[in-house]
Amino acid sequence: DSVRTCNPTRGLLPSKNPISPIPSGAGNVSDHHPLQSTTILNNSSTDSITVRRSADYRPTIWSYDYIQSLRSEYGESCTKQVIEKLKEELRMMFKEVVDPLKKLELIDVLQRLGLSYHFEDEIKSILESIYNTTHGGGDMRKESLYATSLGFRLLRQNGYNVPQEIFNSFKDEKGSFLTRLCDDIEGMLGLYEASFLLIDGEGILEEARDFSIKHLTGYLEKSKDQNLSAMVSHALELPLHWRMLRLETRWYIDVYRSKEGMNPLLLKLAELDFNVVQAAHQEDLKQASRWWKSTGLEETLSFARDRLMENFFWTVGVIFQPNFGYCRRMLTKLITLMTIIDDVYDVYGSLEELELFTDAMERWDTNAMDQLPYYMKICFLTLHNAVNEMAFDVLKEQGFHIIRYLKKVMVDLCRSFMLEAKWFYTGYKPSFEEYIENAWISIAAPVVLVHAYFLVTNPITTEALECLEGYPDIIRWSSLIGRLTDDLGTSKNELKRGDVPKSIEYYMNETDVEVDEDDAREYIRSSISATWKKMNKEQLILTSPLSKIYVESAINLVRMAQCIYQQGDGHGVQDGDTQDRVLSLLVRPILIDKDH
Ligand code: 0FV
Ligand code: MN
Ligand code: MN
Ligand code: MN
Ligand code: MN
Repeated sequence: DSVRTCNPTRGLLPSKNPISPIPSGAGNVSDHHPLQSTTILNNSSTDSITVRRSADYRPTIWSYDYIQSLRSEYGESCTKQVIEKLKEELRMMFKEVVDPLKKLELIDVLQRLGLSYHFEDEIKSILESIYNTTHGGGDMRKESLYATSLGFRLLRQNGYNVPQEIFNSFKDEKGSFLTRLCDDIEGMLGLYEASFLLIDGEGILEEARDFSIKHLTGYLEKSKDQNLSAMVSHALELPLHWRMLRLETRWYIDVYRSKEGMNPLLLKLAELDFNVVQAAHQEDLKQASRWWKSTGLEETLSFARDRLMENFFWTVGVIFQPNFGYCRRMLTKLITLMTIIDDVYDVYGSLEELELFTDAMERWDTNAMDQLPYYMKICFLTLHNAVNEMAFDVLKEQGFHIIRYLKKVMVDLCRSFMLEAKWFYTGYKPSFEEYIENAWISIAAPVVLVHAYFLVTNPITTEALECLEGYPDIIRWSSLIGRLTDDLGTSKNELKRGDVPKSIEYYMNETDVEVDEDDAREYIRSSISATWKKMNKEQLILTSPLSKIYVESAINLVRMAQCIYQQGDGHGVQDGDTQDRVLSLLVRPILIDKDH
Protein backbone atom coordinates (compact mmCIF):
# COMPACT_ATOMS: atom_id res chain seq x y z
CA ASP A 1 0.00 0.00 0.00
CA SER A 2 2.73 2.42 -0.90
CA VAL A 3 1.81 5.97 -1.77
CA ARG A 4 3.28 5.66 -5.21
CA THR A 5 0.68 3.16 -6.28
CA CYS A 6 -2.06 5.64 -5.40
CA ASN A 7 -0.36 8.07 -7.68
CA PRO A 8 0.60 5.99 -10.64
CA THR A 9 1.77 8.52 -13.19
CA ARG A 10 3.25 11.55 -11.52
CA GLY A 11 6.08 9.91 -9.61
CA LEU A 12 7.34 8.22 -12.73
CA LEU A 13 7.65 11.30 -14.91
CA PRO A 14 11.26 11.77 -15.95
CA SER A 15 11.52 15.40 -14.97
CA LYS A 16 9.27 17.94 -13.44
CA ASN A 17 10.56 20.75 -15.52
CA PRO A 18 9.79 20.19 -19.20
CA ILE A 19 12.44 22.63 -20.35
CA SER A 20 15.20 21.31 -18.16
CA PRO A 21 18.07 19.74 -20.08
CA ILE A 22 19.25 17.90 -16.98
CA PRO A 23 18.46 14.25 -16.63
CA SER A 24 16.46 13.78 -13.47
CA GLY A 25 17.50 11.94 -10.36
CA ALA A 26 19.18 13.48 -7.40
CA GLY A 27 22.52 11.88 -8.15
CA ASN A 28 22.84 13.68 -11.43
CA VAL A 29 22.59 17.14 -10.04
CA SER A 30 26.00 16.76 -8.50
CA ASP A 31 27.68 16.32 -11.86
CA HIS A 32 26.62 19.67 -13.15
CA HIS A 33 28.39 22.90 -12.77
CA PRO A 34 25.90 25.73 -12.21
CA LEU A 35 26.51 27.15 -15.64
CA GLN A 36 25.78 23.81 -17.18
CA SER A 37 22.48 23.43 -15.42
CA THR A 38 20.86 26.23 -17.27
CA THR A 39 18.24 26.62 -19.89
CA ILE A 40 18.39 29.26 -22.54
CA LEU A 41 15.01 30.71 -23.34
CA ASN A 42 14.28 32.92 -26.25
CA ASN A 43 12.14 35.59 -24.75
CA SER A 44 10.14 36.70 -27.76
CA SER A 45 8.77 39.94 -26.33
CA THR A 46 12.16 41.48 -25.73
CA ASP A 47 14.32 39.30 -27.93
CA SER A 48 16.75 39.04 -25.06
CA ILE A 49 18.07 35.76 -23.79
CA THR A 50 17.37 34.74 -20.23
CA VAL A 51 19.66 32.18 -18.72
CA ARG A 52 17.85 30.14 -16.10
CA ARG A 53 19.10 27.63 -13.64
CA SER A 54 17.18 24.55 -12.60
CA ALA A 55 16.98 22.78 -9.27
CA ASP A 56 15.40 19.81 -10.95
CA TYR A 57 12.97 19.16 -8.14
CA ARG A 58 10.95 16.01 -8.54
CA PRO A 59 7.17 16.17 -8.84
CA THR A 60 5.17 15.61 -5.71
CA ILE A 61 4.51 12.04 -4.61
CA TRP A 62 1.18 13.12 -3.06
CA SER A 63 -1.31 13.74 -5.83
CA TYR A 64 -4.37 15.95 -5.44
CA ASP A 65 -6.69 12.97 -5.90
CA TYR A 66 -4.84 10.97 -3.29
CA ILE A 67 -5.12 13.75 -0.72
CA GLN A 68 -8.79 14.29 -1.48
CA SER A 69 -9.42 10.56 -1.09
CA LEU A 70 -8.28 10.52 2.56
CA ARG A 71 -11.14 9.48 4.82
CA SER A 72 -11.26 8.69 8.49
CA GLU A 73 -13.98 7.03 10.53
CA TYR A 74 -12.87 9.05 13.54
CA GLY A 75 -14.34 12.34 12.41
CA GLU A 76 -17.73 11.23 13.72
CA SER A 77 -19.27 12.92 16.72
CA CYS A 78 -19.92 9.57 18.45
CA THR A 79 -16.16 9.15 18.90
CA LYS A 80 -16.04 12.59 20.46
CA GLN A 81 -18.67 11.58 22.99
CA VAL A 82 -16.61 8.53 23.95
CA ILE A 83 -13.62 10.81 24.41
CA GLU A 84 -15.53 13.19 26.65
CA LYS A 85 -16.67 10.28 28.79
CA LEU A 86 -13.12 8.93 29.10
CA LYS A 87 -11.86 12.37 30.03
CA GLU A 88 -14.41 12.60 32.82
CA GLU A 89 -13.45 9.18 34.20
CA LEU A 90 -9.78 10.07 34.12
CA ARG A 91 -10.40 13.38 35.88
CA MET A 92 -12.00 11.47 38.74
CA MET A 93 -9.03 9.11 38.87
CA PHE A 94 -6.52 11.98 38.89
CA LYS A 95 -8.17 13.48 41.94
CA GLU A 96 -7.27 10.35 43.87
CA VAL A 97 -3.56 10.64 43.15
CA VAL A 98 -1.88 12.20 46.19
CA ASP A 99 1.80 11.32 45.98
CA PRO A 100 3.66 14.26 44.34
CA LEU A 101 5.91 11.96 42.31
CA LYS A 102 2.90 10.04 41.03
CA LYS A 103 1.34 13.34 40.03
CA LEU A 104 4.45 14.37 38.12
CA GLU A 105 4.59 11.03 36.37
CA LEU A 106 0.99 11.40 35.35
CA ILE A 107 1.69 14.81 33.82
CA ASP A 108 4.70 13.42 31.98
CA VAL A 109 2.66 10.56 30.53
CA LEU A 110 -0.17 12.90 29.53
CA GLN A 111 2.29 15.12 27.69
CA ARG A 112 4.00 12.27 25.93
CA LEU A 113 0.70 10.71 24.92
CA GLY A 114 -0.33 14.01 23.38
CA LEU A 115 -3.21 14.43 25.84
CA SER A 116 -2.07 17.30 28.04
CA TYR A 117 -4.11 19.82 26.03
CA HIS A 118 -7.25 18.19 27.44
CA PHE A 119 -6.15 18.66 31.04
CA GLU A 120 -4.51 22.07 31.07
CA ASP A 121 -6.25 23.34 34.18
CA GLU A 122 -5.53 20.19 36.17
CA ILE A 123 -1.87 20.22 35.14
CA LYS A 124 -1.51 23.88 35.94
CA SER A 125 -2.88 23.51 39.43
CA ILE A 126 -0.76 20.43 40.20
CA LEU A 127 2.44 22.15 39.08
CA GLU A 128 1.57 25.30 40.92
CA SER A 129 1.04 23.45 44.17
CA ILE A 130 4.24 21.43 43.72
CA TYR A 131 6.20 24.59 43.00
CA ASN A 132 4.75 26.34 46.03
CA THR A 133 5.24 23.48 48.46
CA THR A 134 8.83 22.85 47.36
CA HIS A 135 9.70 26.56 47.31
CA GLY A 136 11.04 26.42 43.81
CA GLY A 137 12.39 22.94 44.14
CA GLY A 138 14.13 23.37 47.49
CA ASP A 139 12.48 20.40 49.13
CA MET A 140 13.00 18.20 46.13
CA ARG A 141 16.61 17.82 47.23
CA LYS A 142 15.57 14.95 49.43
CA GLU A 143 14.15 13.11 46.46
CA SER A 144 15.78 10.67 44.08
CA LEU A 145 17.60 11.90 41.01
CA TYR A 146 14.72 10.64 38.91
CA ALA A 147 12.08 12.58 40.89
CA THR A 148 14.14 15.75 41.11
CA SER A 149 14.89 15.70 37.40
CA LEU A 150 11.29 15.06 36.44
CA GLY A 151 10.01 17.86 38.65
CA PHE A 152 12.66 20.25 37.38
CA ARG A 153 11.88 19.55 33.74
CA LEU A 154 8.11 19.75 34.01
CA LEU A 155 8.22 22.94 36.06
CA ARG A 156 10.66 24.67 33.73
CA GLN A 157 8.70 23.62 30.66
CA ASN A 158 5.73 25.33 32.17
CA GLY A 159 7.46 28.57 32.95
CA TYR A 160 8.55 27.98 36.58
CA ASN A 161 12.14 29.03 37.07
CA VAL A 162 13.42 26.26 39.33
CA PRO A 163 17.10 26.92 40.15
CA GLN A 164 19.72 24.59 38.68
CA GLU A 165 21.26 24.33 42.17
CA ILE A 166 18.72 21.67 43.15
CA PHE A 167 21.11 19.24 41.45
CA ASN A 168 23.93 20.13 43.84
CA SER A 169 22.72 17.49 46.26
CA PHE A 170 23.80 14.88 43.70
CA LYS A 171 27.39 16.10 43.72
CA ASP A 172 30.31 15.29 46.00
CA GLU A 173 32.41 17.82 47.98
CA LYS A 174 34.65 18.34 44.96
CA GLY A 175 31.65 19.30 42.85
CA SER A 176 31.48 16.24 40.63
CA PHE A 177 28.32 14.22 40.11
CA LEU A 178 28.31 11.18 42.40
CA THR A 179 29.62 8.09 40.67
CA ARG A 180 27.06 5.90 42.41
CA LEU A 181 24.38 7.56 40.23
CA CYS A 182 25.71 5.82 37.14
CA ASP A 183 23.74 2.65 37.75
CA ASP A 184 20.48 4.54 38.15
CA ILE A 185 19.55 4.59 34.47
CA GLU A 186 16.08 6.03 35.00
CA GLY A 187 17.60 8.85 37.03
CA MET A 188 20.28 9.36 34.43
CA LEU A 189 17.67 9.54 31.67
CA GLY A 190 15.69 12.04 33.71
CA LEU A 191 18.77 14.15 34.33
CA TYR A 192 19.61 14.06 30.63
CA GLU A 193 16.14 15.24 29.59
CA ALA A 194 16.08 17.91 32.30
CA SER A 195 19.46 19.30 31.29
CA PHE A 196 18.10 20.48 27.93
CA LEU A 197 15.95 23.08 29.70
CA LEU A 198 19.11 25.01 30.55
CA ILE A 199 19.63 28.72 29.97
CA ASP A 200 22.81 30.75 29.49
CA GLY A 201 25.39 30.42 32.24
CA GLU A 202 23.99 27.28 33.83
CA GLY A 203 27.15 25.26 34.24
CA ILE A 204 25.63 22.65 36.52
CA LEU A 205 23.14 21.69 33.83
CA GLU A 206 25.81 21.62 31.16
CA GLU A 207 27.82 19.31 33.31
CA ALA A 208 24.70 17.24 33.96
CA ARG A 209 24.17 16.90 30.24
CA ASP A 210 27.72 15.75 29.52
CA PHE A 211 27.72 13.45 32.52
CA SER A 212 24.44 11.78 31.59
CA ILE A 213 25.32 11.45 27.91
CA LYS A 214 28.55 9.72 28.85
CA HIS A 215 26.91 7.22 31.15
CA LEU A 216 23.88 6.57 28.98
CA THR A 217 26.14 5.88 26.02
CA GLY A 218 28.15 3.51 28.17
CA TYR A 219 24.96 1.80 29.31
CA LEU A 220 23.85 1.14 25.72
CA GLU A 221 27.09 -0.70 25.00
CA LYS A 222 26.57 -3.29 27.70
CA SER A 223 22.83 -3.32 28.39
CA LYS A 224 20.66 -6.39 27.99
CA ASP A 225 17.34 -4.75 28.89
CA GLN A 226 15.71 -4.14 25.51
CA ASN A 227 12.93 -1.83 26.66
CA LEU A 228 15.19 0.45 28.62
CA SER A 229 17.80 0.42 25.86
CA ALA A 230 15.18 1.51 23.37
CA MET A 231 14.22 4.42 25.62
CA VAL A 232 17.86 5.40 26.06
CA SER A 233 18.77 5.33 22.40
CA HIS A 234 15.61 7.24 21.50
CA ALA A 235 16.58 9.90 24.03
CA LEU A 236 20.19 10.10 22.89
CA GLU A 237 19.10 10.50 19.29
CA LEU A 238 17.21 13.66 20.19
CA PRO A 239 16.15 14.92 23.63
CA LEU A 240 12.46 15.13 24.39
CA HIS A 241 12.61 18.91 24.60
CA TRP A 242 13.74 19.09 20.96
CA ARG A 243 11.22 16.66 19.52
CA MET A 244 8.26 17.31 17.26
CA LEU A 245 5.28 16.68 19.54
CA ARG A 246 3.06 14.55 17.35
CA LEU A 247 5.81 12.18 16.26
CA GLU A 248 6.78 11.69 19.88
CA THR A 249 3.14 10.96 20.67
CA ARG A 250 2.85 8.40 17.92
CA TRP A 251 6.05 6.73 19.11
CA TYR A 252 5.14 6.84 22.79
CA ILE A 253 1.67 5.36 22.36
CA ASP A 254 3.35 2.16 21.19
CA VAL A 255 5.84 2.28 24.06
CA TYR A 256 3.13 2.91 26.61
CA ARG A 257 1.02 -0.02 25.42
CA SER A 258 3.55 -2.50 26.79
CA LYS A 259 4.69 -0.46 29.76
CA GLU A 260 4.49 -1.89 33.23
CA GLY A 261 1.66 -0.32 35.24
CA MET A 262 0.04 1.04 32.09
CA ASN A 263 -3.38 2.58 32.65
CA PRO A 264 -5.78 1.06 30.05
CA LEU A 265 -8.16 4.02 30.19
CA LEU A 266 -5.34 6.40 29.46
CA LEU A 267 -4.11 4.25 26.59
CA LYS A 268 -7.58 4.04 25.13
CA LEU A 269 -8.02 7.80 25.31
CA ALA A 270 -4.60 8.36 23.72
CA GLU A 271 -5.36 6.05 20.81
CA LEU A 272 -8.79 7.46 20.15
CA ASP A 273 -7.63 11.04 20.50
CA PHE A 274 -4.73 10.46 18.13
CA ASN A 275 -7.14 9.24 15.48
CA VAL A 276 -9.62 12.04 16.07
CA VAL A 277 -6.86 14.65 15.79
CA GLN A 278 -5.63 12.95 12.62
CA ALA A 279 -9.13 13.12 11.15
CA ALA A 280 -9.21 16.86 11.84
CA HIS A 281 -5.79 17.26 10.21
CA GLN A 282 -7.00 15.41 7.14
CA GLU A 283 -9.86 17.86 6.72
CA ASP A 284 -7.47 20.83 7.01
CA LEU A 285 -5.11 19.22 4.54
CA LYS A 286 -7.88 18.59 2.02
CA GLN A 287 -8.99 22.21 2.21
CA ALA A 288 -5.44 23.49 1.82
CA SER A 289 -4.92 21.19 -1.13
CA ARG A 290 -8.06 22.53 -2.86
CA TRP A 291 -6.67 26.04 -2.46
CA TRP A 292 -3.31 24.95 -3.91
CA LYS A 293 -5.00 23.40 -6.91
CA SER A 294 -7.17 26.48 -7.42
CA THR A 295 -4.12 28.75 -7.69
CA GLY A 296 -2.76 26.79 -10.65
CA LEU A 297 0.75 27.63 -9.40
CA GLU A 298 1.88 24.06 -9.72
CA GLU A 299 1.61 24.48 -13.50
CA THR A 300 2.61 28.13 -13.82
CA LEU A 301 5.71 27.76 -11.68
CA SER A 302 6.62 24.26 -12.70
CA PHE A 303 10.28 24.85 -11.86
CA ALA A 304 9.44 25.30 -8.17
CA ARG A 305 8.85 22.83 -5.38
CA ASP A 306 5.35 21.36 -5.37
CA ARG A 307 5.25 20.32 -1.72
CA LEU A 308 1.74 20.91 -0.39
CA MET A 309 1.81 17.82 1.86
CA GLU A 310 5.21 18.65 3.34
CA ASN A 311 4.17 22.27 3.87
CA PHE A 312 1.07 21.14 5.71
CA PHE A 313 3.20 18.76 7.76
CA TRP A 314 5.24 21.77 8.95
CA THR A 315 2.09 23.39 10.28
CA VAL A 316 1.14 20.27 12.24
CA GLY A 317 4.53 20.56 13.90
CA VAL A 318 3.86 24.18 14.79
CA ILE A 319 0.41 23.61 16.27
CA PHE A 320 -1.46 20.31 16.33
CA GLN A 321 -4.51 20.92 18.49
CA PRO A 322 -7.67 20.20 16.48
CA ASN A 323 -9.26 23.59 17.11
CA PHE A 324 -6.41 25.40 15.32
CA GLY A 325 -7.39 24.26 11.84
CA TYR A 326 -7.71 27.81 10.54
CA CYS A 327 -4.15 28.51 11.66
CA ARG A 328 -2.82 25.38 9.94
CA ARG A 329 -4.64 26.15 6.68
CA MET A 330 -3.38 29.72 6.55
CA LEU A 331 0.17 28.77 7.52
CA THR A 332 0.14 26.11 4.82
CA LYS A 333 -0.68 28.77 2.23
CA LEU A 334 2.10 30.93 3.56
CA ILE A 335 4.79 28.25 3.70
CA THR A 336 3.80 27.04 0.23
CA LEU A 337 4.21 30.53 -1.17
CA MET A 338 7.45 31.14 0.72
CA THR A 339 8.89 27.92 -0.66
CA ILE A 340 7.98 28.87 -4.22
CA ILE A 341 9.23 32.42 -3.94
CA ASP A 342 12.47 31.11 -2.47
CA ASP A 343 12.87 29.02 -5.62
CA VAL A 344 12.15 32.04 -7.78
CA TYR A 345 15.00 33.92 -6.13
CA ASP A 346 17.42 31.02 -5.69
CA VAL A 347 16.92 29.23 -8.94
CA TYR A 348 14.71 30.54 -11.67
CA GLY A 349 14.42 34.32 -11.74
CA SER A 350 16.85 36.55 -13.60
CA LEU A 351 18.48 39.29 -11.58
CA GLU A 352 16.41 41.90 -13.41
CA GLU A 353 13.15 40.08 -12.72
CA LEU A 354 14.06 39.71 -9.08
CA GLU A 355 14.63 43.46 -8.78
CA LEU A 356 11.19 44.06 -10.24
CA PHE A 357 9.56 41.55 -7.92
CA THR A 358 11.25 43.02 -4.86
CA ASP A 359 10.15 46.47 -5.94
CA ALA A 360 6.56 45.28 -6.38
CA MET A 361 6.61 43.81 -2.89
CA GLU A 362 7.95 47.04 -1.44
CA ARG A 363 5.16 48.99 -3.07
CA TRP A 364 2.61 46.37 -1.99
CA ASP A 365 0.48 47.65 -4.82
CA THR A 366 -1.22 45.62 -7.52
CA ASN A 367 -0.35 48.37 -10.02
CA ALA A 368 3.26 47.29 -9.60
CA MET A 369 2.33 43.96 -11.18
CA ASP A 370 2.30 45.45 -14.68
CA GLN A 371 6.08 45.36 -14.84
CA LEU A 372 6.30 41.68 -13.92
CA PRO A 373 6.54 38.64 -16.18
CA TYR A 374 3.44 36.47 -16.14
CA TYR A 375 4.75 33.84 -13.72
CA MET A 376 5.58 36.57 -11.22
CA LYS A 377 2.21 38.31 -11.67
CA ILE A 378 0.42 35.12 -10.69
CA CYS A 379 2.76 34.58 -7.78
CA PHE A 380 2.46 38.15 -6.52
CA LEU A 381 -1.32 38.21 -6.68
CA THR A 382 -1.70 34.83 -4.98
CA LEU A 383 0.46 36.07 -2.13
CA HIS A 384 -1.37 39.38 -1.98
CA ASN A 385 -4.70 37.60 -1.81
CA ALA A 386 -3.56 35.18 0.89
CA VAL A 387 -2.13 37.92 3.10
CA ASN A 388 -5.13 40.18 2.59
CA GLU A 389 -7.47 37.34 3.41
CA MET A 390 -5.77 36.81 6.78
CA ALA A 391 -5.76 40.53 7.46
CA PHE A 392 -9.44 40.74 6.55
CA ASP A 393 -10.31 37.95 8.99
CA VAL A 394 -8.43 39.67 11.80
CA LEU A 395 -10.05 43.02 11.03
CA LYS A 396 -13.49 41.43 10.99
CA GLU A 397 -13.00 39.29 14.10
CA GLN A 398 -10.89 41.56 16.26
CA GLY A 399 -10.98 45.06 14.80
CA PHE A 400 -7.21 45.37 14.24
CA HIS A 401 -5.87 46.51 10.87
CA ILE A 402 -2.68 44.48 10.55
CA ILE A 403 -1.65 44.68 6.89
CA ARG A 404 1.34 46.87 7.63
CA TYR A 405 2.79 44.27 10.02
CA LEU A 406 2.36 41.50 7.49
CA LYS A 407 3.68 43.61 4.65
CA LYS A 408 6.78 44.61 6.59
CA VAL A 409 7.91 41.02 7.22
CA MET A 410 7.25 40.12 3.59
CA VAL A 411 9.35 43.02 2.38
CA ASP A 412 12.15 42.16 4.78
CA LEU A 413 12.09 38.61 3.47
CA CYS A 414 12.21 39.63 -0.19
CA ARG A 415 15.06 42.03 0.52
CA SER A 416 17.00 39.26 2.20
CA PHE A 417 16.32 36.97 -0.77
CA MET A 418 17.47 39.78 -3.07
CA LEU A 419 20.70 40.28 -1.18
CA GLU A 420 21.55 36.59 -1.48
CA ALA A 421 20.79 36.74 -5.21
CA LYS A 422 23.13 39.71 -5.58
CA TRP A 423 25.86 37.85 -3.71
CA PHE A 424 25.37 34.99 -6.12
CA TYR A 425 25.55 37.12 -9.26
CA THR A 426 28.48 39.25 -8.11
CA GLY A 427 30.43 36.47 -6.44
CA TYR A 428 30.64 38.54 -3.26
CA LYS A 429 31.61 36.53 -0.18
CA PRO A 430 30.16 37.90 3.06
CA SER A 431 31.69 37.06 6.41
CA PHE A 432 29.95 34.42 8.51
CA GLU A 433 28.44 37.20 10.67
CA GLU A 434 27.22 39.13 7.68
CA TYR A 435 25.68 36.00 6.22
CA ILE A 436 23.85 35.11 9.46
CA GLU A 437 22.55 38.64 9.87
CA ASN A 438 20.64 38.19 6.64
CA ALA A 439 20.05 34.46 6.72
CA TRP A 440 17.88 34.31 9.83
CA ILE A 441 15.41 36.35 7.80
CA SER A 442 15.84 34.56 4.48
CA ILE A 443 14.79 31.26 6.07
CA ALA A 444 11.25 32.75 6.08
CA ALA A 445 10.65 31.84 9.71
CA PRO A 446 10.06 35.49 10.72
CA VAL A 447 7.30 35.70 8.11
CA VAL A 448 5.76 32.49 9.36
CA LEU A 449 6.03 33.51 13.01
CA VAL A 450 4.65 37.04 12.66
CA HIS A 451 1.64 35.67 10.79
CA ALA A 452 1.35 32.87 13.35
CA TYR A 453 0.88 35.42 16.11
CA PHE A 454 -2.34 36.62 14.49
CA LEU A 455 -3.46 33.08 13.78
CA VAL A 456 -3.12 31.72 17.33
CA THR A 457 -3.89 34.76 19.46
CA ASN A 458 -7.26 36.06 20.50
CA PRO A 459 -7.38 38.70 21.82
CA ILE A 460 -4.52 40.48 20.06
CA THR A 461 -2.97 43.23 22.19
CA THR A 462 -1.33 46.52 21.25
CA GLU A 463 1.69 45.67 23.41
CA ALA A 464 2.21 42.48 21.46
CA LEU A 465 1.96 44.36 18.16
CA GLU A 466 4.68 46.77 19.24
CA CYS A 467 6.79 43.86 20.36
CA LEU A 468 6.34 42.02 17.04
CA GLU A 469 7.39 45.02 14.98
CA GLY A 470 10.89 44.88 16.40
CA TYR A 471 11.26 41.09 15.94
CA PRO A 472 11.22 39.88 19.55
CA ASP A 473 13.96 37.51 20.68
CA ILE A 474 11.75 34.47 20.50
CA ILE A 475 11.38 35.07 16.73
CA ARG A 476 15.09 35.76 16.31
CA TRP A 477 16.28 32.65 18.11
CA SER A 478 13.71 30.40 16.57
CA SER A 479 14.55 31.68 13.08
CA LEU A 480 18.28 31.38 13.65
CA ILE A 481 18.01 27.72 14.62
CA GLY A 482 15.69 27.21 11.66
CA ARG A 483 18.38 28.64 9.39
CA LEU A 484 21.24 26.64 10.89
CA THR A 485 19.36 23.33 10.74
CA ASP A 486 18.27 24.07 7.17
CA ASP A 487 21.87 24.73 6.19
CA LEU A 488 23.01 21.47 7.78
CA GLY A 489 20.35 19.60 5.82
CA THR A 490 20.29 21.37 2.46
CA SER A 491 23.51 23.18 1.66
CA LYS A 492 25.26 20.21 0.08
CA ASN A 493 22.69 19.99 -2.68
CA GLU A 494 22.35 23.74 -2.90
CA LEU A 495 26.02 24.13 -3.69
CA LYS A 496 25.89 21.37 -6.26
CA ARG A 497 23.05 23.01 -8.10
CA GLY A 498 24.60 26.45 -7.99
CA ASP A 499 23.07 28.37 -5.10
CA VAL A 500 24.83 30.76 -2.73
CA PRO A 501 27.12 29.19 -0.14
CA LYS A 502 25.59 28.75 3.32
CA SER A 503 26.80 28.89 6.93
CA ILE A 504 28.99 25.79 6.76
CA GLU A 505 30.94 27.08 3.76
CA TYR A 506 31.26 30.61 5.11
CA TYR A 507 32.51 29.29 8.41
CA MET A 508 35.12 27.14 6.68
CA ASN A 509 36.03 30.02 4.45
CA GLU A 510 36.66 32.53 7.14
CA THR A 511 38.50 30.62 9.84
CA ASP A 512 42.26 30.97 9.60
CA VAL A 513 43.10 27.61 11.01
CA GLU A 514 42.36 24.59 8.93
CA VAL A 515 38.75 23.49 9.44
CA ASP A 516 37.19 20.72 7.43
CA GLU A 517 33.51 20.29 6.75
CA ASP A 518 32.99 18.08 9.79
CA ASP A 519 34.48 20.73 12.07
CA ALA A 520 32.22 23.34 10.52
CA ARG A 521 29.16 21.14 10.98
CA GLU A 522 30.15 20.56 14.60
CA TYR A 523 30.44 24.30 15.07
CA ILE A 524 26.97 24.85 13.60
CA ARG A 525 25.54 22.18 15.89
CA SER A 526 27.10 23.83 18.91
CA SER A 527 25.60 27.16 17.82
CA ILE A 528 22.22 25.46 17.66
CA SER A 529 22.64 24.23 21.25
CA ALA A 530 23.73 27.67 22.38
CA THR A 531 20.69 29.27 20.77
CA TRP A 532 18.36 26.78 22.45
CA LYS A 533 19.54 28.16 25.80
CA LYS A 534 18.38 31.60 24.76
CA MET A 535 15.08 30.23 23.59
CA ASN A 536 14.57 28.37 26.86
CA LYS A 537 14.91 31.64 28.67
CA GLU A 538 12.05 33.08 26.67
CA GLN A 539 9.78 30.43 28.17
CA LEU A 540 10.62 31.68 31.64
CA ILE A 541 9.81 35.34 31.02
CA LEU A 542 6.48 35.81 32.69
CA THR A 543 6.03 39.42 31.64
CA SER A 544 6.11 38.77 27.90
CA PRO A 545 3.24 40.41 26.00
CA LEU A 546 3.19 37.35 23.75
CA SER A 547 0.86 34.54 24.72
CA LYS A 548 2.06 31.19 26.05
CA ILE A 549 0.59 29.30 23.12
CA TYR A 550 2.42 31.64 20.76
CA VAL A 551 5.81 31.15 22.42
CA GLU A 552 5.19 27.41 22.32
CA SER A 553 4.39 27.59 18.62
CA ALA A 554 7.64 29.42 17.95
CA ILE A 555 9.56 26.71 19.80
CA ASN A 556 7.59 24.09 17.93
CA LEU A 557 8.75 25.60 14.64
CA VAL A 558 12.32 24.87 15.70
CA ARG A 559 11.41 21.33 16.73
CA MET A 560 9.83 20.86 13.34
CA ALA A 561 12.85 22.24 11.50
CA GLN A 562 15.09 19.84 13.41
CA CYS A 563 12.75 17.01 12.50
CA ILE A 564 12.55 17.90 8.79
CA TYR A 565 16.29 18.39 8.37
CA GLN A 566 17.44 15.63 10.72
CA GLN A 567 18.61 13.37 7.90
CA GLY A 568 19.02 15.85 5.06
CA ASP A 569 16.59 17.92 3.00
CA GLY A 570 13.30 16.43 4.16
CA HIS A 571 11.45 19.41 2.70
CA GLY A 572 12.63 19.48 -0.90
CA VAL A 573 13.86 15.94 -1.45
CA GLN A 574 11.11 13.40 -0.99
CA ASP A 575 13.12 10.70 0.66
CA GLY A 576 11.71 8.01 2.90
CA ASP A 577 11.87 9.84 6.22
CA THR A 578 9.37 12.59 5.61
CA GLN A 579 7.16 10.22 3.65
CA ASP A 580 7.06 7.70 6.52
CA ARG A 581 6.37 10.43 9.03
CA VAL A 582 3.55 11.88 6.97
CA LEU A 583 2.03 8.43 6.59
CA SER A 584 2.15 7.69 10.29
CA LEU A 585 0.84 11.08 11.41
CA LEU A 586 -1.56 12.13 8.69
CA VAL A 587 -2.65 9.05 6.80
CA ARG A 588 -2.68 5.89 8.90
CA PRO A 589 -4.88 5.71 11.98
CA ILE A 590 -3.83 3.66 14.98
CA LEU A 591 -5.52 0.28 14.80
CA ILE A 592 -7.76 0.04 17.81
CA ASP A 593 -8.99 -3.23 19.18
CA LYS A 594 -12.73 -2.54 19.34
CA ASP A 595 -13.41 -5.32 21.87
CA HIS A 596 -11.70 -3.52 24.72
C1 0FV B 1 13.68 26.12 2.75
O1 0FV B 1 14.19 25.76 1.50
C2 0FV B 1 12.30 26.53 2.55
F1 0FV B 1 11.60 25.77 1.82
C3 0FV B 1 11.69 27.61 3.04
C4 0FV B 1 12.39 28.91 3.09
C5 0FV B 1 10.28 27.53 3.48
C6 0FV B 1 10.05 26.77 4.73
C7 0FV B 1 10.37 27.58 5.90
C8 0FV B 1 9.69 27.63 7.04
C9 0FV B 1 8.50 26.81 7.33
C10 0FV B 1 10.14 28.55 8.08
P1 0FV B 1 15.70 26.11 1.12
O2 0FV B 1 16.61 25.18 1.82
O3 0FV B 1 15.82 26.20 -0.36
O4 0FV B 1 15.82 27.58 1.75
P2 0FV B 1 17.10 28.52 1.56
O5 0FV B 1 16.79 29.70 2.41
O6 0FV B 1 18.28 27.73 2.03
O7 0FV B 1 17.17 28.88 0.15
MN1 MN C 1 4.62 20.75 -11.97
MN1 MN D 1 16.41 27.83 -1.56
MN1 MN E 1 16.94 30.96 -0.47
MN1 MN F 1 18.61 25.71 2.36
